[in-house]
Amino acid sequence: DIKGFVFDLDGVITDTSILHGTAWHQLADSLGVAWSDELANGLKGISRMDSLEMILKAGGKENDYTQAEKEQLATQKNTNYVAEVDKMTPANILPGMKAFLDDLRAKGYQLSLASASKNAPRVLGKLQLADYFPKIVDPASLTHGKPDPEIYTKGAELLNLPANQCIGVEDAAAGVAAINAAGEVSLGIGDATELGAADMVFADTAEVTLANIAKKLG
Ligand code: B16
Ligand code: MG
Repeated sequence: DIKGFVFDLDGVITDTSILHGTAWHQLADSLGVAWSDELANGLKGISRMDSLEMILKAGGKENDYTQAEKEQLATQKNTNYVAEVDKMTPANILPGMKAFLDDLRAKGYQLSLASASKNAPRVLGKLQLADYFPKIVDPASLTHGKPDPEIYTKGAELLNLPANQCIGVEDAAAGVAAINAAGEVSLGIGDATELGAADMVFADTAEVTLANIAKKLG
């Protein structure tokens, strides 16, 4: 029996990936690294420093900066990103997600957050969803990022539930892989081909309801 849900944030509850993308694009331009949709897509669910490494590698510049300089570049990106986050409102919650969270809460399911973002509490505050997620995995506590199961394992542990009683909710292939490796039921939101490893896939957040999940679980 499913008793808990472990949520990703970006791409599931709200679309911060657009804001992350814009901030990284700005930084890539300033470093002379060519930007592409492919590069932008590959950054979903990937930690801040790993994202920076991917961008530098794409431009053949991974050896051009010291660790201190890289940290400065990541801080620069984050400053630009946070300025955009601070403009967010509850209108930025993805379609159907507020109703879904309300339904889960009303029916007594437990919720935790498994976002790679160190800005997750800030984003949830802007969306006025902080009350729904008193349990957030601290991404600074992780040794490995998605697709490693660690973040989803910790998400279930925060709920004191065995993995197989939790559904992990994700929009990124790396996140679905993490959920599967953690032994949780994986719910993917997005392209069915890209998220083919998920136990169930919904094309859009608006389709994610308990009734539709029950149908897919069979
Ligand atoms: P921050 P998620 C991830 O969020 C984003 O998808 C990814 O693009 C970002 O680099 C990462 O958070 C870290 O974010 O710089 O705010 O710590 O999808 O895991 O909710
Ligand atoms: Mg995501």
